[in-house]
Amino acid sequence: MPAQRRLFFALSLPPTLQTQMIQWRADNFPADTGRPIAAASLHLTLAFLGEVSEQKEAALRSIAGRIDAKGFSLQIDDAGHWPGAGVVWLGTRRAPRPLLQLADILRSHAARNGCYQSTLPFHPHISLFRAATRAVAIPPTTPNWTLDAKEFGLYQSIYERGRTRYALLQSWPLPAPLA
Ligand code: 2AM
Repeated sequence: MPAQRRLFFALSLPPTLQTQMIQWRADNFPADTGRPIAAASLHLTLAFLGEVSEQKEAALRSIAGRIDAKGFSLQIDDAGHWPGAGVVWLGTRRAPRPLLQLADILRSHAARNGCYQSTLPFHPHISLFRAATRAVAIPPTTPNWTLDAKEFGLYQSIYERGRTRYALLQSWPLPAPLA
């Protein structure tokens, strides 16, 4: 059986923003809310690919390198809880069009390459807690952080010694739009 890796495309967050988010999480949620995601693992998924063969991975990397998308800014000004999925998340009230377009193109290429895509609409979010299945009080106000997306990456999800970590395999620039 050829090697398969669990992959996804995502936007990474600058370390300062990751630190601010985990501080906000610590200030606003009890420790038993769920399983907190480590600062360095906070990210915004664009397209989840699942278990991917080497051949498909190469095809998807090549496609990613040909995507002509521009950079954009995203306001992180929303938060919520999906009890079914057990996820507490940060997100945006107004997803910018270039973010939706980038996710859409990656998701459609993923589907065309046999990576199952959820039929749920894309809801851009940064998961803060997993396994949060009980009621969670979401703070009435969320800080308004700005995420300047200047690149997107292909990540591998690696489960080892009872923990999941994400390794960046490759990234592609999102150049600033022409003024
Ligand atoms: P989540 O944070 O909402 O769980 C790596 O697992 C990333 O891919 C996570 O950000 C996860 O989103 C996302 N993802 C989307 N669909 C997934 C699926 N079916 N299984 C695992 N992760 C998925």
